[in-house]
Amino acid sequence: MKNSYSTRELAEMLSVNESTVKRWADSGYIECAKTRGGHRKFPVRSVLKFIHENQMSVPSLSLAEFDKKDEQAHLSAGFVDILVPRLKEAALQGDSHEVLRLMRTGVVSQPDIILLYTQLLFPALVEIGAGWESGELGVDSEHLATQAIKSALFRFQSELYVKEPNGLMAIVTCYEGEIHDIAITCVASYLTSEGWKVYHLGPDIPTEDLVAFIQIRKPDLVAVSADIIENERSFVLDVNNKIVAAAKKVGAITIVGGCDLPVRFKGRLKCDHLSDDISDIKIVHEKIVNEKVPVSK
Ligand code: B12
Repeated sequence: MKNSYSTRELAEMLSVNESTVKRWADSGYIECAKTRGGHRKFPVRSVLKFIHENQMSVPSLSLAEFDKKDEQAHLSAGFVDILVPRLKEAALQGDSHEVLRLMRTGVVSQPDIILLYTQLLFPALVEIGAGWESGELGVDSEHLATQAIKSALFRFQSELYVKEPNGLMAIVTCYEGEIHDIAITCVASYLTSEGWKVYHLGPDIPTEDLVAFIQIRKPDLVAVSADIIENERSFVLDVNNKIVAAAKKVGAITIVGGCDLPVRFKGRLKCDHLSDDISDIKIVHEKIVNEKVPVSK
């Protein structure tokens, strides 16, 4: 699996001369390492950072993966959905390397990572879930696929370009009893890449512990994921009287997300935002960054 590109590969990818790439590297515009033989090597992370900083659209890396003209056109236009069947298949084989490779391919065509997750990762997960629900896939296959995706996601995040720290802090977690933590992991990766300090508490966090953590850390944002809610009444009481109350005391914004939550809990939850779409985290992020002057805590 590729972790870095040679000068020639990068030049082809960016449609420039090799000498241009060398000049950029020597002037420090793009980070590079040198092999023992003195050749420049550009780590994937540096390439993504460079593309991001210069707002470049670079589909050629993705295109190299595909032979057919219509597939190439699709990827050049930023539609990564064409990769979904391959990603699903790789996940079902438990092949996290291939899942990671496809995510890397995807991010070059679709550098907006929330869109990448929404268009590439989630459809594959939904199809896997549907296969499990219909009995076509066993629990073993579903678990294997989930592990492959989680492992790839974890490694993918460590390669993402991270902006300068913005002085803001977020706590992200799943409501107690909830173990579906992929959505909140994607939320965490987005906020981290936007320069937030993120505390990701993972799945199934007892409400009392979350409240204590909020009181100690004093975040700017608390994001909670809740899909499977066994007792709706307790959930409403926990969110309103404990989580939102604790967050308000420290001046934090709250967002609670999960499948159909805005319909199921309309008007019943006192959180600032109720969502069934992780794209909403971008809106909340923009709002906080624009309205809130971070204070040192
Ligand atoms: C992977 C998976 C698992 C894994 C979880 C591993 C993990 N670490 O996450 C395992 C195998 C352990 C599992 C277990 C179970 N699962 Co499951 N699982 C899935 C699967 C295939 C993918 C979940 C996923 O990550 N989807 C992608 C994410 C992004 O989607 P999402 O979490 O729904 O998030 C969307 C919104 O809800 C929202 N959102 C969610 N959180 C947040 C947070 C914020 C801040 C914001 C802004 C937005 C937001 O944004 C996303 C869309 O943009 C789904 C199928 C599906 N359709 O999703 C079933 C699914 C969610 N599981 C389901 C079930 C029933 C279960 C079990 C109860 C099964 C059982 N009988 O044991 C258990 C128990 C779970 C529990 N107690 O929490 C059902 C849920 C039905 C329901 N809502 O009532 C689904 C839909 C499968 C199905 N078709 O029936 N599961």
